[in-house]
Amino acid sequence: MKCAKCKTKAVIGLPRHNAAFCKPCFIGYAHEQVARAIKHERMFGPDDRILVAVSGGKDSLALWHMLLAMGYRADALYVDLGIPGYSTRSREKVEGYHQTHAASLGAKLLIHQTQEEEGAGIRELSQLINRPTCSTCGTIKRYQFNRAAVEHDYDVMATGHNLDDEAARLLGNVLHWQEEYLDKQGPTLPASVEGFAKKVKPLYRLTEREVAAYALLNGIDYVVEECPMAKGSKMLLYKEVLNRLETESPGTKQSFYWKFLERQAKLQPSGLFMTEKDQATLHPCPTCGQPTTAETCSYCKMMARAKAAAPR
Ligand code: Q46
Ligand code: ZN
Repeated sequence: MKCAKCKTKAVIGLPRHNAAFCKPCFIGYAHEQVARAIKHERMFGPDDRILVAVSGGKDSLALWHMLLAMGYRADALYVDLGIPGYSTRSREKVEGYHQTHAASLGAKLLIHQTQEEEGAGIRELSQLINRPTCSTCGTIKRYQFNRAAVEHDYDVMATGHNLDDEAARLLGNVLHWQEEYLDKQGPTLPASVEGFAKKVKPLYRLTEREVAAYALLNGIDYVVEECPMAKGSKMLLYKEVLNRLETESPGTKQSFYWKFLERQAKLQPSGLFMTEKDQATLHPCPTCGQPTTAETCSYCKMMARAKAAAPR
């Protein structure tokens, strides 16, 4: 197998492009895909300050690495969920990457500790309020990332969602015809109102396998295990199904998601992701000050329930 660009020995084949690349050309290809995503979706500019949501996994660390390699001003936030074993190992990877690489480029690492801020780890909290762990986790992460981005004046928040993640999410939304979610699914979620950070997904043009190869070729040490709470999740099932289709016909994931984006761009040229009614009813949460359409924001409501249910 020879590299499609320079004809030296290839290290990775990309069936969906019917091509193979050597290490430097593959890294160049990955950066080019991310640069295209940033430009096409108007994610951010060279002077913007970016906050990357890192988990210790390959996607978010690879994203942080790429943005720094491409010369962007990117700091990161890690939310320590307090899951015994897994959180310790993933935090070590994030701190390790920061110490050995990001810090020397002037990048900062912010850490949020669920145990300290919310008073308990994610599992105990979920048990207290009788809610699935992943839904509690989602509320906390969304809230804390947005809060950190707004309070520390970042222009945009970036997550490591790749093409597989987005295609699996799209499949789930289509299977259940979740129109509200379909309307909001995209690589850029604009900062529609004061208090909500702009959110972007610069890896949406790269598959999970390509991101893993990028991490490996750049010597990024990431946590390989999945969060133990992800076991049996529908997302993993959707990914498996899409991988089967991809093996049979390379390029399926890409055309499924990218064509959806093309259609969406035609339907929503303004990129408005929040209805006018929602925007009109937004006001600061009386407890924490973050914008919400409900009386109290969902995070504060959840924390009040946890407090009421906690043993005294
Ligand atoms: S981290 Fe959180 Fe995921 Fe773990 S608890 Fe569930 S939602 S599975 S992306
Ligand atoms: Zn609140």
